[in-house]
Amino acid sequence: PFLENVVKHPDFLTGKYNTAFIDETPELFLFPSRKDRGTKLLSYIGNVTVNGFPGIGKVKKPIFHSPRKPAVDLSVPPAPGTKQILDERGAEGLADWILSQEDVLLTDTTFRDAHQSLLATRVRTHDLLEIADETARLMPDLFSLEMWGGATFDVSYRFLGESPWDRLLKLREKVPNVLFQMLFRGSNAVGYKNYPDNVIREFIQKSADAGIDVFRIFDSLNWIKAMEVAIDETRLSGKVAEAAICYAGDILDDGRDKYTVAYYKEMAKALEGAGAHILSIKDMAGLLKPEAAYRLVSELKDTVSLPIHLHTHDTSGNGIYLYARAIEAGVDIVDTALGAMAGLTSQPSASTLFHAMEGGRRKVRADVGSLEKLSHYWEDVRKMYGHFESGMMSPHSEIYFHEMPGGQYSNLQQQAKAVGLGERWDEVKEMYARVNMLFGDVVKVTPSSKVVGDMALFMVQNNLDEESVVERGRSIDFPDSVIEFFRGDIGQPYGGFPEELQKVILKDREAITVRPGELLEPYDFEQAREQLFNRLGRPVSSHELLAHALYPKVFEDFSSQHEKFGDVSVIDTPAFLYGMRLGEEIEVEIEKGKTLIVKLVSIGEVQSDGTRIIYFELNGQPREIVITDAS
Ligand code: 3PY
Ligand code: ZN
Repeated sequence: PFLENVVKHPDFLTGKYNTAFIDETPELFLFPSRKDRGTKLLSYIGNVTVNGFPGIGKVKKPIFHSPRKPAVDLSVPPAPGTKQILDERGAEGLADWILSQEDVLLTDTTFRDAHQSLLATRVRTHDLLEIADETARLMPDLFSLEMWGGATFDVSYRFLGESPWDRLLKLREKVPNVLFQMLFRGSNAVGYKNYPDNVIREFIQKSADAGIDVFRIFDSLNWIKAMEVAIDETRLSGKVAEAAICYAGDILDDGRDKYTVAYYKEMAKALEGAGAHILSIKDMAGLLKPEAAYRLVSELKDTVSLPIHLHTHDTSGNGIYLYARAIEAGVDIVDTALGAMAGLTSQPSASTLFHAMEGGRRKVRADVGSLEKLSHYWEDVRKMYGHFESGMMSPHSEIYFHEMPGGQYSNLQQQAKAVGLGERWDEVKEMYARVNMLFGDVVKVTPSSKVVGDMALFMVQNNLDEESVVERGRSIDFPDSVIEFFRGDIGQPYGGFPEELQKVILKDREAITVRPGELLEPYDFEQAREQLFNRLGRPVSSHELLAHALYPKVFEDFSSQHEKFGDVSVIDTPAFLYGMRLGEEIEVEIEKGKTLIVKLVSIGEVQSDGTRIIYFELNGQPREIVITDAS
């Protein structure tokens, strides 16, 4: 009752008191709910067993052996790394340290972009935590671990039923030595639209407090104005502002004069002026050809005095060669993934790059034996997520033509299938390139890439071409994302909008030319806290509040699922995705030292009301759960 009085007190609700302890010790606030944890877990498992997992459906559960894990002495603490350098010397000190290294440093993307690009971002916290202790000990030489941001935030809540904040806090505990890096979409944060400035600032502060060290900040139209708030707040938080240039076009193609070396140099200068500690070249689609990488890195090295961090996707198969050329030109850090999670739409392989550079002037800083050992684990884990593979089996040089970002390829393909255009996928890809030109050759990365993708699907579906869009456009209802883009809601593209098309698409709607954030009212966190308190009937952490500010509907759905099934992140991945086989027994560690033993005994026939009774044993005791059979 005391706690209840406290947490219902108006001062508490409106955040007058410091509520950081809710974020740090959420377990104090887990009030007993109607159903116990065991029953909730059985409900989840019973439900997946009967109805299947979204995106996988009802399939026979495959047999997976436990992922191989390297033998590492966990009683020895991880060696100090870049995290300690940042903590001791600050962001500028870290930048100086990077510049003084002769070797090339690595960022490992296995925990974020690699699975975002290969497995639709579906890798769960469970599988990351399982290998985190070993990762900290076997890769202490990394510049950073990219493990958050981009789509991981949304997908965790929406599809995995778990909190991305939990992922961050738990990984941080296990990896105290390597910088944690996140991908931040400028004024779109980790979402698809512009948010008020106070949401951007609050998000960065709370992420920094929870353990993010390096914020890779980009704008999907390379509009620097849209990156300034995030850069500023990152600096205020004492963390590393890594500002990104998104690479578009082809500097080797004389026929394309929009995104030239001069354009990139000017942008780099401006980002340095805006306060970047590190300059990132973000080649999100893998368009940067090897000679272009050499030229661009050389020119940028002469232009700014910041360390340069290069990101690419290996879709074309040229990733290693372009990194080698960038390394010759003096790039400081490159993004790679562990072998089993590398290649194709993911990043180039760290161990392959290591061998590629052997015997040369600059080496890759890593222990290649450790990389291989960690890769075995991922080889086994990847199989569990096989249903989310894109189906791309070989290098795809067509990327230079359609220019689709690594993370979008499989996504758009799924969307095309969903609207019945699966058979016309080649046409959709071609249309994607045509829409890009129709829109004035834009930078394509989340969320601008989604706009181009939506329009391409729309045009193929409605048999439209460039002429008919303009001629018949006045009577066409364009996709919402396309209207918002032409209204200026995600910012201003370099070179402006094609005017005639803009008129046709907007009809009588007004376009804006200012930064959308300037027009948005500050988000009222106090009011939202109160509303959420009333809806959820419990205190709300600032992490939950932020999740709600970014994704209200997704967060509410997540909360109801959580209420129904409890914390599903503790279930092993095969059971989480495929349920259980008859007679199978699994262990679920619901908290440290507390393990439930679950056995699936039998599944009853469908009853007249569409339900089935599932018979389990929970720690040897019979339990019955009623599940609605959705088939
Ligand atoms: C994202 O924004 O999620 C990306 O990975 C962009 O490349
Ligand atoms: Zn990427």
